[in-house]
Amino acid sequence: MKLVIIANRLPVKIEEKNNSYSIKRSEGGLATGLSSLDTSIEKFWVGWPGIYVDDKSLQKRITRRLHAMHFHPVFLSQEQIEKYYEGYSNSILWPLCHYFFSYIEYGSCFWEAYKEVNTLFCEESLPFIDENDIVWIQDYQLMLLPKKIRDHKPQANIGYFHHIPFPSFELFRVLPERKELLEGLLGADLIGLHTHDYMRHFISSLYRVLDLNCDLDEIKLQDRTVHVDAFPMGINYQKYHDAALLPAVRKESAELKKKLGNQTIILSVDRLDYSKGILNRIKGFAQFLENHPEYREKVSLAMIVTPSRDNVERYADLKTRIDQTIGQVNGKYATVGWTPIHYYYRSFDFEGLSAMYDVADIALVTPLRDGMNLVAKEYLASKREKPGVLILSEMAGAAIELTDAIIINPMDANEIENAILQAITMSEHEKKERLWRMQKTISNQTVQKWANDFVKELSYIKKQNEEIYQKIIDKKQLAQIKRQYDRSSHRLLVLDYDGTLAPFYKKPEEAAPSPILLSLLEKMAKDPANHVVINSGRSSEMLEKWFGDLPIDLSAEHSALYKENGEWHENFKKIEQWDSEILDIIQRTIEKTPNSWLEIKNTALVWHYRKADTWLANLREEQLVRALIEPCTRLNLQIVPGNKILEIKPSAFNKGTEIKRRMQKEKFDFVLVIGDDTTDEDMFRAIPSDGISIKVGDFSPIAKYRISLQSKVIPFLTKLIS
Ligand code: ADQ
Repeated sequence: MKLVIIANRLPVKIEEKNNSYSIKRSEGGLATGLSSLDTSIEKFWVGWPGIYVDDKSLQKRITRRLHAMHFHPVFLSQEQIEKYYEGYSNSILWPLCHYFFSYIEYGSCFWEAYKEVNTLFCEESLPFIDENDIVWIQDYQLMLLPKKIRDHKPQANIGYFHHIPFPSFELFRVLPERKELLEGLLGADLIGLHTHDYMRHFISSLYRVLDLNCDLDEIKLQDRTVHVDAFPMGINYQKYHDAALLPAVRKESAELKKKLGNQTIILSVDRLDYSKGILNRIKGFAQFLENHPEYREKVSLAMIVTPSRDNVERYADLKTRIDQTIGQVNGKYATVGWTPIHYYYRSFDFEGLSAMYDVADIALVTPLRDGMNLVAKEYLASKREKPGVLILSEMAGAAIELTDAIIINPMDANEIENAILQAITMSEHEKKERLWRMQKTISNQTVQKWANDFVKELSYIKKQNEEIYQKIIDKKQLAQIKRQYDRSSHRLLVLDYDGTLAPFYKKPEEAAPSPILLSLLEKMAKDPANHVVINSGRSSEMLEKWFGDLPIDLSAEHSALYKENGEWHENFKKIEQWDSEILDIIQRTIEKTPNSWLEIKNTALVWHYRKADTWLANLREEQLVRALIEPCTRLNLQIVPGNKILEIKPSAFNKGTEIKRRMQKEKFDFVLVIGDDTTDEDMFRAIPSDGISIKVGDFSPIAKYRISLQSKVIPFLTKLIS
């Protein structure tokens, strides 16, 4: 077994000099996290190597060298990078996920290029994915890839991690390609996000865009379950914690201190990006200097900005505005010996960055949106026992864990100003206490743990999905069931109707049996060895209307009434008058839930919400259950949730009651029950241990077998009786 990591970029730096190539590993956070995984798991990476190579023979040479490092390059053309990476990924998905909706730029063929490159990644990865491998796809550039791999390898164990925020549905819905993107992700078994807020947004997009059934953090697809979970990414804690002990870092930080004197240093570190809130930060700092002149010449802001995409107009504009704003602030407040803002527009090496973290008294991390933000964690780890205060934007994923930071709204310059003042005036004791608590959190939630947790959960889901697969009736199992069927001479065949023999319709009365089904039932009933029963929650009138002419038995309203040898009987008396309080509660719910309605049956009340908005219906269902608990308990009624319905019925009977009654009366040597709903589990429980219980649709731990789709039930029964 190996772990195949597929990411937009390989963790390598390739440099060309006079047609010869040097290849070096670049240790990003992800690579570090993976390095600590069980060393017996081989790791293999697939990704863009970061250079353009057109010459095929050169591509082959580079590929050979990368293979020796367990990397496989996906070579992309300049045009593909422009349209897939700079285009769809960074001009559409990035601004959208960071709530910069108006920054979206639709370019021609961006989407086509995104699809094309995702397909290319799939083709390039497939030869390296063996049966037992774990596949872990990284980030928003490859959202279509999970499904593409699943289409070729239905049994693969696939995970996906989204490193940036997942926006609220209201924003996500504006994407014309929203459906394809979500379907692409659902190819994975496990979808990881940094925080539970992103999880919530993702799940709400799933049921609004795809109308899927989500059971908390599980999405039940026809043939497997997809899990969604929060995995807050951490850092290599020990590396940053020990950095200040390195001779190079000590030397550099001593030099910095000499130059900066006794000033309080506020540090900020980010990539040039509009999501990082760089301008707001300068504004907040300037306001602090304006309103607190006593701190002028005593406090400086050191801003490290890594150059990024400044060939793109929006980024070049941002850079110009940052340059200008810093110029204005420095122009206004600087004195001969003091510069308010030290600005470094370049990348720092690890030692240089660690020295900055070491000397900084305060870290000012103010993104307007950020998936996680690792700088905040790196700063805290680097401080060791030295007091350091973190001011952190509530819009960064990290704010969920780092609650001992001074949390601010980055849009509010007053909050930034006040936070700086609070940080400067905070007692040493409080600074150390807060720092210690946050260090405890991040030293536990490291990048190593993040990778471990993800891979462990993915493997666990694989096992669970395998169990689901195992129950699916394949050819071998069908032959086995058929052998048992053929050998028997007195059979009880109990079939649920909606969702089992017929698909669901928005209007329940439209679900009339098809001629194929009617003829199948007739054939089944013709065999004198067979006793066929349709066991449904439907009313006796409806069942009689649809099946009254067939020589089969019926069981209506969850066994309250049954028809045997052509005659209807009551297991339970018709309820003539329902409790008015219960009717009132349901009526109020209907008024507040458009497209929901009440069905009054002989022995049950059913609130139907198939046509209502899913979110609203779920909310109303919860409220309804809460309101009904008291009167239903008092009246000995049961509240039974079903497929887009909530049923209120006496607790004296369920779908298993009719089966038990039958089996007490007669001895059968073959019992088969099929159903799709949770209420059908009472039938599964009622049959003897050698009986055959089949769940249609998603997994049931109680049923012995599974048929994944309703449409496969009639073909199954046809083969069984043939
Ligand atoms: P990024 O947007 O890259 O990552 P972040 O998490 O802050 O953002 O990581 C930045 C990294 O770059 C840090 O390790 C930092 O030390 C380094 N860095 C920044 N500026 C630097 C400079 N001038 N010199 C040297 N190093 C510098 C995406 C998401 C984040 C999410 C991560 C991880 O956008 O929200 O936290 O992935 O999932």
